[in-house]
Amino acid sequence: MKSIKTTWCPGCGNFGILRAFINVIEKLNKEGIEKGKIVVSSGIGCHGKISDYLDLPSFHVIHGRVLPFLTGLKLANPELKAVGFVGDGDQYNEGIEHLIHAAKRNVDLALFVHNNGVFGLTTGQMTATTPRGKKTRSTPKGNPEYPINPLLLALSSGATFIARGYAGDMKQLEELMYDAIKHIGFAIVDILQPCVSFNNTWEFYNKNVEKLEKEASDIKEAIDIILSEKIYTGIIYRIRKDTFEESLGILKY
Ligand SMILES: Cc1ncc(C[n+]2csc(CCOP(=O)(O)OP(=O)(O)O)c2C)c(N)n1
Ligand code: SF4
Ligand SMILES: [Mg+2]
Repeated sequence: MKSIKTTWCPGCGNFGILRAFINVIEKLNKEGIEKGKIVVSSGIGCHGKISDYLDLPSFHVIHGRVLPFLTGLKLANPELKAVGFVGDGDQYNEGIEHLIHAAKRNVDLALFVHNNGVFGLTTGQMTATTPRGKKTRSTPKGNPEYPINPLLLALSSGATFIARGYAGDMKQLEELMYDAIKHIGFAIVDILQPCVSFNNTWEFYNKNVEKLEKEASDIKEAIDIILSEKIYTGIIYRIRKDTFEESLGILKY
């Protein structure tokens, strides 16, 4: 395999996400799921370069459009494992409508969100998840808007696997990514990803991230965990429901 030079800033949280995923691919390969059966799509932004750093079939699509792309891919080739890598700006700003509809349909795919709270590639403007009051390139006096809660949105839209990971805990992230890919239905892992150049949250997350001890047993408990002031990582909620592919009668698991 040719070695490829990454262009991410040294210390970027994207490295932890890439490493964790490479370990997951190796694990899936050992279970007999060959590389050609795992298809990746990524959006536009620093996160989107991950497609270039993986030895897998991959599609670097236009801003915010990973989910419609993967939905089509699954309908055409339902036996493939569909994996999306998106940014917070990419998915929670430009592609927000697609999150709602793909979750509602319960398309069988795994979505990994590199949530760094900024538009990184375009040099640090606010996104939908930037905290209120935060000074960014586009909000020099502090962000006047309240951030959205992406996991609450995904849960209320119908996502059947809801998790939060941290780029600084690769071991846990690897487990979350593996479980998300194995889950049958729409799985989202919102990954807290420090951006050393425009939103350096390493210290804050190292202090404040807490592992969730037990996943929620019902949706009300899941909402409480998601709305908690504590920043929990782990699988928050999962449930098995018919997927889009099953509902259309093109696939039975
Ligand atoms: C439709 C469209 N709007 C805006 C842009 C410009 N643009 C390129 S990258 C980017 C920021 C991406 O931010 P995010 O998705 O959070 O990814 P990150 O760089 O932080 O990983 C923007 C706004 C674009 N390429 N296409
Ligand atoms: S700008 Fe931020 S997100 Fe982009 S590579 Fe650098 S540290 Fe990572
Ligand atoms: Mg971003």
